Amino acid sequence: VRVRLPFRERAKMAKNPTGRKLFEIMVQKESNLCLAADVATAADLLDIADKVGPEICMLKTHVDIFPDFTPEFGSKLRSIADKHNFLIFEDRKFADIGNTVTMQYEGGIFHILDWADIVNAHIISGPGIVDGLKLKGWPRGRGLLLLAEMSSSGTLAKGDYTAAAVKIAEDHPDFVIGFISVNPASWPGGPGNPSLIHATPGVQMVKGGDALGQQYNTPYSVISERGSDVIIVGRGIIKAANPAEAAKEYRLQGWDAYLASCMS
Ligand code: S5P
Repeated sequence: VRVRLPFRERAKMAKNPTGRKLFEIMVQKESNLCLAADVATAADLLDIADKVGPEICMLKTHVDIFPDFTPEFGSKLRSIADKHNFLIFEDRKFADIGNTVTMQYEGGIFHILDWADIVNAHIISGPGIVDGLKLKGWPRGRGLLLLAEMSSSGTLAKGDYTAAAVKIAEDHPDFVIGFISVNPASWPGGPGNPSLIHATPGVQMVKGGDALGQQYNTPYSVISERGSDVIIVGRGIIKAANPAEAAKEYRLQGWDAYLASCMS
């Protein structure tokens, strides 16, 4: 079990308003649960967001999977997020050069910049991707998570690649709010700078995987042993008979694991 600074202390250290807000929401709602709302339609997403909203600090979308996306989607989701006090994270995984991602972030059909508090990016193209996203996102107070590791088997994001993500984050403390990570406790510097947030996908109540390379760890393992801050749970909640009940159970397990690893 690792010892960590409480979220309420880390909120004061955050250099980005959205990063600070995420810490604050976690404290207010006693939730370090992010729902990965990979449901079939935009209508289903708005429905589950309203039902599960009280349990979560953040809701993660893949907006490009919806056949029924409309320009009103963003404002509808925003009003549910405001009602239940959670942040919206569009899991866009930007990966291109800086100039291209500025257009992908702001434009197209989805206008992600208008409604997502947080987006994420691969660092495969180098630090220019952060400069590009920051150009659009920083003036709006948005935050960025860098993919430092991935949960899938055979991932190439490890070792020096992970270390490079840490370096890029340190160079942009006003915009990068943290990482998608899997086992930050195992990094050379551990989870590192406490102003940055670690969010971890590949979480279910029992260890295991799916048929396409996803690998699951339990909330306790992810938070207490692997040193992450936020559990990202998809099918463990959305495929449950009662998603709101399942979300509550994940919230309690994630929060207990956080409390167990906290300095009081
Ligand atoms: O390394 C990663 C990064 C992400 S953001 N592994 C992941 O699984 N994800 C996302 O987390 C993935 O795109 C999906 O939306 C979610 C995991 O869903 P689950 O159903 O396996 O819990």
